[in-house]
Formats: sequence, C-alpha cells, structure tokens
Amino acid sequence: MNSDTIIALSTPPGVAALAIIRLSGTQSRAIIDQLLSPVAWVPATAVYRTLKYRDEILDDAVLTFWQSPNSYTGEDTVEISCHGNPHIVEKILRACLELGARTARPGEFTQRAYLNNKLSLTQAEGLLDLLYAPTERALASARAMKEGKLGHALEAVRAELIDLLSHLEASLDFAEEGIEPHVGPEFTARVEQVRAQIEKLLRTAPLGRILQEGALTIIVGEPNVGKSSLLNALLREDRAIVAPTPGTTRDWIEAPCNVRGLPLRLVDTAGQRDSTDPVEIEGNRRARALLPKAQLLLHVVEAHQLFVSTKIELPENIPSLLIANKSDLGRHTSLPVNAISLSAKTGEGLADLETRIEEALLADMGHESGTVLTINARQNSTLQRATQSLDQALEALRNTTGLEIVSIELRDALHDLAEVIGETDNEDILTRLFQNFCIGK
Ligand SMILES: Nc1nc2c(ncn2[C@@H]2O[C@H](COP(=O)(O)OP(=O)(O)OP(=O)(O)O)[C@@H](O)[C@H]2O)c(=O)[nH]1
Ligand SMILES: [Mg+2]
Repeated sequence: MNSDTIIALSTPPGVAALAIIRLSGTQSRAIIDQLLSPVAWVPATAVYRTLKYRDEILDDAVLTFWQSPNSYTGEDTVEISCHGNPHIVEKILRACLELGARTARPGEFTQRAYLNNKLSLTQAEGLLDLLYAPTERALASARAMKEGKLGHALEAVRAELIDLLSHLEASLDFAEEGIEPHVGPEFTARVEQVRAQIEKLLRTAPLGRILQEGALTIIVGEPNVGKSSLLNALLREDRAIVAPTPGTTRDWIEAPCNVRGLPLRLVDTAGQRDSTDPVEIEGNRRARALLPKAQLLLHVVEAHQLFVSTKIELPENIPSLLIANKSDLGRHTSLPVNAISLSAKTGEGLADLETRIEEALLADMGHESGTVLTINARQNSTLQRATQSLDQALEALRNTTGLEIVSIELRDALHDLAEVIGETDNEDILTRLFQNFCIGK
C-alpha cells in the first residue's frame, strides 16, 4: 500500500531563508540520485550538492538521508534543505514528481509513521496539538501526550481488564462443568478501581478543551467603568478604543489572550444600560446573548463608586469575578470584600487578577494540581463509553444478574480502550485525525 514515494514542502510556503522538502518511500533515494552527482549515502549525514534536472541548475542544497526504519516515517527518507524561494521549491518538487514521486496528502508522513509503528495514535494526536499549542501550558500537555503518557496509563488499565476477564472466563468455564460460577467482592473492587482510573483521565477533558480552544472569558459591566481598558491591560496591547464618553464600545471584540499559560478568548462588550439609541440597544442585546456561552465572566464596577449589586443580571451557573476598577481613585466601603481591586490605568492589581482568573477556571474544571496530561474530545467520548460499560458490569455484579453480562460489558470496555490507544480498524478516526495536519507533516 505504501510502495509509492511521497513528497512535500515541510516548511511554510513563501520566501524564507531556507525551505525543507521531504521525500519518503522506497524510491526516495533513487529519485534524488538523478538530480545530483553520485553520492555515497551515509544515513543521518548531510551532504552539500548542486541539484540539476535536465541540464538546468535547480539550487545548491543540503541533503540528508534517513534509512528505514530509522526515520520519522519508518521508510527511506531524504530531506532537502534548499533556499526558501518558492520558484526553487516548485522546480525541485516538479522534478521529483516527474521522476516518480507523488504529492503527499496532509499528515501523510505522520500517517505512515503511525502505520509503521513509529508512533501510536495518541502520540500522533499529541504531535498535532504540539504544532498548534497556543500557550506554554498547552505545549506541556501536548508534549505529555506525544511522549505517550496517555498510552502508558491506558495500557496499565487494559492489562488489568484483561486479567479480570480471564478470571471471569475461567469461572464461567467451571459453570459448564456444573460448578456455580463465582467471583468475590475483591473482583468487584478491582473493576471499581479500573473505573476510577479512567474517571481520573476523564476529569482532565475540560482543561484539555480549554487548552485547545481557549476559555471564553467575557468582560461585562456598565458603560465607562473601564472594560475596554481592562481588555487592553490583560492583552498588554492597545486593542480596543478607550474614551471618557460612556457607550464607546458598541460591537463586542474578541482577542486571544494568555493568562498564566491558559489560553483565553477574551471578549470586551458594550456597556449595559437603558438606551434609546438603536445601535446601543443592539450592542447591549448582542453582549447579553453572548453571556450564557461564557466559561468565566469578569464583572467590572468602579472602585470609588457606591456598589449596587443588582444593576446587571449575570447567568448564575457561570463563575464570575467582581472587579473594582479605577482603584487609583479610591475604594468605596460599600464594595464586597471579594471584589478584586484593580487599576487598568496604572496596572496595580493586574497580577492578582490573573491569579484569580487562573484559579477560577481551574477550580471550575475540577482540575487537580500537578496534572499536565489532558485528554481531547475523541479520547473523552470513547473513554466515557468505556465507563458506561464498566457501570453496567458493576450493576450486573451487584445484582448477580449473570456473569455473562459482566463479561460482555468488560469486553466492550476493552474494545473502547483499544480504540483510544489506536488499535483500531476504524478508518474514519484515522482519516479525520491525519486530515488535520498540514501538508508536509
Ligand atoms: N482613573 C482611572 N481611569 C480609568 C481606569 N480605567 C479606565 N479609565 C478611564 O475610564 C474611561 C472609560 O474607559 P473605557 O475602558 O473606555 O470604559 P468602558 O467600560 O469600555 O466604556 P464603554 O465602552 O463606554 O462601556 C476612560 O476615560 C479611561 O481612561 C482606571 O483604572 N483608573
Ligand atoms: Mg468599552
């Protein structure tokens, strides 16, 4: 199936100091040999050569040969490091295509690595996350996945499940010989333990989602309290218009923001007040419509003014932080003690606010400190299914409804674990995953 040799540009298109083109497959060395004077290839050793095709000089390039199985894909691979001019890249690609290579599909190098057992499915997922990780924390999580931490955790759970199943099957075999099948309370305890281990992984899913997508964090409050100033302060960038006129912000503004390694989708909204201006009414409506989708609300009031708690209705089920801005103008005694003092103008209290944002988000997700590895949406839904099977098995054990049911449910759970790990013939999963990579990876 993989007898063809694939080629792609692995660096971004456009002008750059260098460009790297990768060839992978049995013919990669034979193809490249036709572009240069004879080379005695030594694996993992770079050579410097002029590339020529049909008497035309293509470029001077550094070439590295990686011999199967010691390459990224597990196949013979040649990496061409040439000058980063799109015309040069185009000429080299075209020459190799004419000599028998074919253009790689997105993620095809990594797909071949997976098919050649160079990395597992969860490691490939970690690699994809690594390429797109928006913050340090997201990077650490992706790295843990890429290093195979999830795979290892699940292998241990799986070994235990297999052991439990073999006990059970042995007991069911006795039944055929007229001996009543029996598993003790210790068996149930072990199934519960397996369930708890999967549950622990499941608890990391909300953080995993935030690390990939960002936590929708919405700044709300009355006009002129300093919402746009707060957005700018958190971004450390002059992003939104700030003016002394109430009603400055009309449309809501979204910007990616990094708070202590947590990616936020930070949103500034129009100040909430009764108005007759149709544009302002619409701005207010849009801001309110957005609130229920938030993961965190930053409710801004003015520190030096009398605090009235009921002026703005916030959805109750969403965590919110009360921020007393303009603290440089004083702090009114009516403010609740938990209101965070801040001056968007001087920056005082900003670090404290960032700590509180981090704490609020992690607490809301039930995050256990020290956990780096997080699971993604695919792993989450399959592991959810596994716990449902284990729940059914536990239910059957409690009601002694029949050990055959327990056996079926444990097998289903095992099947789900195998699917997460990647021992699956589910083409859909593979196609969907590798499509998300860029061409050349
Ligand atoms: N003294 C002081 N002034 C501030 C502070 N933050 C904002 N301001 C001023 O308050 C005014 C309103 O600030 P904005 O950030 O535009 O307020 P807003 O809440 O976005 O206002 P709308 O968009 O109209 O709802 C501007 O004149 C700011 O310079 C602060 O911490 N201290
Ligand atoms: Mg504003």
